[in-house]
Amino acid sequence: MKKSMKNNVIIHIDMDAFFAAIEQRDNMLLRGKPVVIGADPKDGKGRGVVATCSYEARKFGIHSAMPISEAYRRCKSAYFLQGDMKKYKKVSNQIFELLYDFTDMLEPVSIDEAFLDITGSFHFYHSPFNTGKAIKDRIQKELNLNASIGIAPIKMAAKIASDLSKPNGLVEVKESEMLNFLWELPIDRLWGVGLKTKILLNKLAIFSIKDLALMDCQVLFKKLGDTGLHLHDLANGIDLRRVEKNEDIKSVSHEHTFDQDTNEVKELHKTISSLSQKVSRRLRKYGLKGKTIVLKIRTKSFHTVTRAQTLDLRTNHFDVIYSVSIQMFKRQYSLNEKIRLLGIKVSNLGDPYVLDNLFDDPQEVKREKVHAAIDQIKNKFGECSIQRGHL
Ligand code: TTP
Ligand code: MG
Repeated sequence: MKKSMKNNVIIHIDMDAFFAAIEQRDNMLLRGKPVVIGADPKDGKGRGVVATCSYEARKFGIHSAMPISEAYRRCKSAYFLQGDMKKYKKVSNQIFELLYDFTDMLEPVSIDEAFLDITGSFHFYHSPFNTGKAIKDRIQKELNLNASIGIAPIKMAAKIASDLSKPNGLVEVKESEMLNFLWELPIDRLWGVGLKTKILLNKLAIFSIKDLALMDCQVLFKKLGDTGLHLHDLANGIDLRRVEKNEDIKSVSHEHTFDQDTNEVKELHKTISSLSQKVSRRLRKYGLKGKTIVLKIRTKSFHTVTRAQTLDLRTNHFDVIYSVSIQMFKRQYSLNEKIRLLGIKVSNLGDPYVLDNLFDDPQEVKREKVHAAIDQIKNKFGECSIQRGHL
């Protein structure tokens, strides 16, 4: 019998259209208008991306990470701003300071998002719902910004609840209602179900979280391995992840366990590429950069090796993480034994948020960083040690 998180009360909070909302707050002219924060659109020729946009701009289909040229095409009359990371970080600090008044059981997830475990503190406000309301009200009153809040016995359900309640929402999912709440939702709402897993599950006639919850565990294990069992737990409201007080995020990592152990070079390289992308994306979401890149290889026989390389410059760029990881992989692995798991971690992180300009032309930034890192690797391992191109 698995331990349950019964009687726990977790809040997930995420600010609405964070950067754009701050700009609308600080400039009356922007209120109620489509506002896009990101790279300069340069009359449609800009090459950067959208960081975020106001809900008014979302009506035009604009969203985070969209090329700025596309956003410009969709709504030329939108207000395009290049943003002010220092200001956003300052507001973020104010929000976290305010949240710490409610509990120190707080896990920051990104610049505008956190989990709070209020199990031991909600009674100060009589109920979990009133605690959520008090948090929202204080943020509104003191910072003039809207937050969306989800409350549930487990982290995953709290996050889904806050997402579904956006914008300016407050939703509580009680223990007794949790399965009904989860089971109505499509499968891709679950943490860890991306497009590939969704297709796999759909092939098993699993479309809703309920379908997955009621599926035979053995079939899931056969098709998806440990991931299948983990997803089955989540679908049944079992999520043992606790709120971790990680005021300082120490590292960002992703791992992939292969459905079947493999020594297929193409597949292994593809996996390193996709892990590098995920780590890079997450670092960027947190506004972090790291100096040390760690590659983890677990073989069929469960032998695990890790290799690390520390760069002179901190990075969060895909090309750098990928190049360094591939180099370590090639040096370390001889294809003799099949691989069960690959993981990539970036650690040795620097100041969050402020140092990275999220809005630069990503091509130029990438080029600059890639060159710096490539030079570094070449200095260390010789001229032929690294070549451009992924595979
Ligand atoms: P999010 O919380 O993902 O987005 P949001 O707050 O703008 O909108 P939502 O109401 O949907 O929560 O991210 C928080 C901030 O992080 C966002 O305002 C801008 C920044 N960000 C980027 O710079 N690039 C990105 O790709 C994403 C997703 C966010
Ligand atoms: Mg947000």
